[in-house]
Amino acid sequence: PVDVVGLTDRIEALLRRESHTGYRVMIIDDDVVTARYYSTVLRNAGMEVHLLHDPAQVLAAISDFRPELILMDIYMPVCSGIELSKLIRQDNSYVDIPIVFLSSEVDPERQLDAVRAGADDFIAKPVRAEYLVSSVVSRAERYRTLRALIMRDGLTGLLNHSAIKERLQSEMLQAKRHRSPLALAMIDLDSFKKINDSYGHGTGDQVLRTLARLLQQRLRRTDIVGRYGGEEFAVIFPDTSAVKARAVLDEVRQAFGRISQHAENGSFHVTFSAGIADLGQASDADALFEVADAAMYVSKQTGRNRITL
Ligand code: GH3
Ligand code: MG
Ligand code: MG
Ligand code: MG
Repeated sequence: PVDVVGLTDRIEALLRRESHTGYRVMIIDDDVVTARYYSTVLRNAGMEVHLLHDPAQVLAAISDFRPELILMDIYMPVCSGIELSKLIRQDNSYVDIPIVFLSSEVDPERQLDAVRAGADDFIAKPVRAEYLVSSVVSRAERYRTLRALIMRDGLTGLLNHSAIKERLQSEMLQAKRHRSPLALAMIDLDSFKKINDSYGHGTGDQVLRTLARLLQQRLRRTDIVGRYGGEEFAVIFPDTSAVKARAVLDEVRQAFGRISQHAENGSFHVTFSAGIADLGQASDADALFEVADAAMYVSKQTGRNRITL
């Protein structure tokens, strides 16, 4: 029995300091009471917690919740934590999520099995709240920092190619599960070679940054923007029909076309062409990118500076 309310001053200080971090932590434990206790401790420390009692749901739950750390029990009736950990590690996009075992296991051999299965740490039960919070915060923080570096494009700060692909996969699964709409846009700058040739590559880069910022400012916080390639961008519109996505993106298109871009040897305007695909048009992320790309190509062929659905 651990006292949740009677936190020491030190814990409280720690909790206060970390209260804005909001790390997403998934707890997998068949024991509901224990899981609730850990969850209370972490929520009080300002974290978002997702409790999972059924290991069979784990991959779908990870894809939905995108945890920044997984706390898991070793002994569960359906599937052991060690097996579960191996299963999670098989998915390339989950190889680096910190996994911490919480267990009363004292046998060093079994502890070693856990580490071999891909666990990052082993915390013995009963665990002190202060220790739990510290362990979770330090690992989740490092994970978030590294992820941000790995997933972001250096020039624009947007999600990079592999990150946007990964996000599309998980957003498509989620949309299908919740029977909600989803649209994908592919954007390609018009006659960009000429911009580089006339005004220099540095000015071209500046244009890319301008579009990246405009997309982030004009779209909703829930829309996901990535730099798909050199001068190609992709936008995922969760919970949005293709028709609505086109309307929203068309306002961005018009606003972008009005921006006066500046270079040392003059001012100019740039436009983009885009294609929109709807969730129903493809069964996986790669195929949906192709549909949006084909629509974008139609925009190019029919005169540029337009959006094709
Ligand atoms: P289109 O309207 O048909 O798209 O014509 P385009 O000239 O834009 O043709 P395309 O999309 O094939 O060419 C892309 C050009 O974008 C080629 C390359 O010089 C430029 N580009 C790609 N990545 C970057 C980048 O990171 N910075 C700059 N400045 N230019 C880039
Ligand atoms: Mg158990
Ligand atoms: Mg291109
Ligand atoms: Mg282009």
